[in-house]
Amino acid sequence: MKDKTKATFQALMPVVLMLTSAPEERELEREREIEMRSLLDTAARSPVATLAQHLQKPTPGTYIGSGKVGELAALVKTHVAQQVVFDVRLSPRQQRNLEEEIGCTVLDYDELILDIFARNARTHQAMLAVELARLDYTKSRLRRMWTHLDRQTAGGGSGMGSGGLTGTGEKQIEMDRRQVRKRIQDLKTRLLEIDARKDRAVASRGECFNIALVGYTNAGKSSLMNALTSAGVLAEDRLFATLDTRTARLPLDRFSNVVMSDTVGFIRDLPPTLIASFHATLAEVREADLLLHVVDASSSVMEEQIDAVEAVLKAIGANEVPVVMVFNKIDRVYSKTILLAFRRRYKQAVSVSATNGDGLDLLREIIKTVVAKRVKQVRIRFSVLDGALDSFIRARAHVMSEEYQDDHAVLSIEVDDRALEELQANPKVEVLPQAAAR
Ligand SMILES: Nc1nc2c(ncn2[C@@H]2O[C@H](COP(=O)(O)OP(=O)(O)OP(=O)(O)O)[C@@H](O)[C@H]2O)c(=O)[nH]1
Ligand SMILES: [Mg+2]
Repeated sequence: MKDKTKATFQALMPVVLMLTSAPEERELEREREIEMRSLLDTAARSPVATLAQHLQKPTPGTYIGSGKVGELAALVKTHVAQQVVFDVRLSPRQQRNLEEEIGCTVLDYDELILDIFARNARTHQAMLAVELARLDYTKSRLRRMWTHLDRQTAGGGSGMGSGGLTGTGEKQIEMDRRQVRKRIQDLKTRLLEIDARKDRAVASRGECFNIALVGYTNAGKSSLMNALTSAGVLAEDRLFATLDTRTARLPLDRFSNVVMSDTVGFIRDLPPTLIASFHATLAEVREADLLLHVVDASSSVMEEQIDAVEAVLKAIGANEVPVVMVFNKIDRVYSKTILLAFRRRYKQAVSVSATNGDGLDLLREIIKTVVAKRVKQVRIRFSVLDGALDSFIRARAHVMSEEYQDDHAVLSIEVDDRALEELQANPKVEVLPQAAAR
């Protein structure tokens, strides 16, 4: 699928990017910066200046040291930046202190990711999930919000240093707190309803073999989905292009009951509140029979990205599902030899290019082998007069041969465990062992 060039003009907000890292993370620094820039771009912000600090341990009150806070304030002033964006999670107190000292809003990593999710949410379910995650984030930061508002109504700029609130502000915070709690409860109830519906929908696909695509954001999951199925999902060079789940049938020769789901991408340190609110969206991943972990093999931090994805899989309780590693974008990888050595660490792995189709046949073969393991061959006998039963069987099983004895059909079929159990439990079906030919 072609990249979509953004036709609409978007005014980018000028921001100062604050990069923080432990001294031992030096190697990752460059990639972190690239990722942060890409996230800022997705969030319609443009870094007009960047500042970095190596920290052994964060300063409790302001995360970075007081000298750096001063430097940040100066940069903001010089470049007329509207915001400072941190690449880490800040406590509400650190965020508030920084805002008071610097004199503009300070976004932390979680808030930036939440902002991107809010921008990209398209379906009702994704919108509710994002709203819940954002409220959860805001509920411990209401004082900060009111400080901003108070500042504006006080004539702008003047009250920056004190951080004190008027009596009205204090009352408002209490009212807001109650409202936020109520809305959170309401959203949780609605999402639980969706969750239950979704679980039922996934369960009703029980007769299908469910494959879920997982991976770091921008790894090429949607592109792979498009290359393998006719789903036609949105794939673009933007982080978190996909926030919802789309499921489509995967054509695979004689295996007619395989479906594939594309879903939300992961990132390092995905805010826990987001993982919790996307519980329903991630049902496909938890309930899958097989995960295809799509890796961007052209990234120099492939390993960190794999670790981040594995951490999220664990957090959502999907770490027991069998995985095939799919190293994508091999058309862009700088050393196939290094990639091959890396691939050997995994039991099941394949290199592909969703764009030019390399390796896709091999991937299909691997999937077939996994599906085939779940399939058993049996012969069944039932009355030809039962048309409904006949359709039921044909929808769940692959018929290899059929013959007719009086008013009975005898079919040699391939079925998976679950479908076989259903047939065995059906009094109208006689399951004959494969050996009992004739
Ligand atoms: N060169 C190359 N580019 C690829 C390949 N697969 C995907 N891409 C590009 O990578 C970018 C991201 O692709 P998507 O399929 O949207 O990635 P995704 O994993 O679905 O991303 P999110 O939904 O944002 O998490 C797009 O610009 C694709 O064109 C590939 O095999 N080779
Ligand atoms: Mg996608």
